[in-house]
Amino acid sequence: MTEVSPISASSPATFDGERTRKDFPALHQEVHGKPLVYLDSAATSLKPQAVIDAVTDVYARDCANIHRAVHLLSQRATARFEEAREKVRAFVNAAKVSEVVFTRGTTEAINLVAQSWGRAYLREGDEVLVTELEHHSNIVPWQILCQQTGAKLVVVPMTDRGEVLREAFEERVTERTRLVALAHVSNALGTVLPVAELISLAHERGAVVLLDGAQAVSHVDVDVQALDCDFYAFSGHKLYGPSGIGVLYGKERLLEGMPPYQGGGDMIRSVTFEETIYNELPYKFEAGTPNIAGAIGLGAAIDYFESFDTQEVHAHEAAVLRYATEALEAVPGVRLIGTAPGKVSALSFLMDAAHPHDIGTIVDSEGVAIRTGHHCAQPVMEHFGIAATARASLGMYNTTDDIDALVGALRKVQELFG
Ligand code: 7TS
Repeated sequence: MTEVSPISASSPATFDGERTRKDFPALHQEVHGKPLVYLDSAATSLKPQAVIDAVTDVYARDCANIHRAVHLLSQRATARFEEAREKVRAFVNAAKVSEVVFTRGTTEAINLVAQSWGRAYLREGDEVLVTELEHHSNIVPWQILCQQTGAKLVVVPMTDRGEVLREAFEERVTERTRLVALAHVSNALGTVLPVAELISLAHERGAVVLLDGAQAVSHVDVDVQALDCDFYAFSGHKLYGPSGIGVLYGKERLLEGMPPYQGGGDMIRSVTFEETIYNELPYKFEAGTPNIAGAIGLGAAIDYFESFDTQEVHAHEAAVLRYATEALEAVPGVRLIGTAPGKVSALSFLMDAAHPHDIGTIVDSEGVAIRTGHHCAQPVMEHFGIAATARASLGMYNTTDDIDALVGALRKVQELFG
């Protein structure tokens, strides 16, 4: 059994990255005969034992469908599911629990807004604004919507450091802009966008703003009311929670005015062949049996994450990122892609000696897990005139030892290809 840090909701423990590693069983294994060094948390984070236990417990004890049966198991499962929703509400500081819609993940949350809000309110001549650094999940749903409605997709360019500047944004947000869809944090580059400023500019021009928070929630504090965003999307699996569960936060006023995204059970109040009355928020957007254990697991992930002082977690990651940036810059032949100030978590890089795919394969044989490829952000690659990068990305459990292991593995790449 792995030793697990005690969780106390009342007094956050002082954060210690090294000690936290004990809570993540997946870290304690060897790959290719080497201790695992996990540097791919932007793709998915590892799960602490508390989350694994919560999910197991749902299936072992409270295995029932929710919102329907009077029997005790169903009541317990329903209560735990709705408690998880309240945890999400508090985590992003939504005003109301009815503003928290469970989805499969960020991707489904964005598609929900595109197909429900977008199809109801967009017309030919309207514009949807995105930036050059978006993940495909925050591009393709808007392209589909534009094809369906005749609206136009407008792109705010980024700089060669991977920043989105206020001036470039301001030039492109006009009275035709109906919706602005922005990454809070770029997955390929780690850039944190100046979202508060951009939201206020968009609102001045009358546009609705969706933030793609997939890469943000585990690395920056999110307060949807302080940001004043209209929609906020994120995935449980990048926040130390299970996959297949995510969240769409939406302002009540907007959600109320949106038609359902999917039809089915749970999203209705009454059905006849003549007329269906939809359920209240948020159930109107939750057709069918949801990922019950996933939502409860996400609640456990939030409990786990918030058992620490999150400012300390962010500071720890920032220190490891600084260390990693300097260490990689010192490796001859390494070029960092994405050098915006104030980045979080991700370090994309190239090596003169080897293609990213080869880098990934060699470092994997040394036990180091990184991601290589276009990171579902092909326009970012196009900006830099490249097809792919190697990307190391951090979670709360990474330490400078992991970076030393990465640098050691990169030196092996150089020996083999240099
Ligand atoms: N938006 C951003 C900014 C992302 O980083 C991702 C996933 C998504 C949306 C989609 O999230 P999903 O949970 O719905 O799939 N990003 C990555 C990545 O960087 N490597 O693997 C997945």
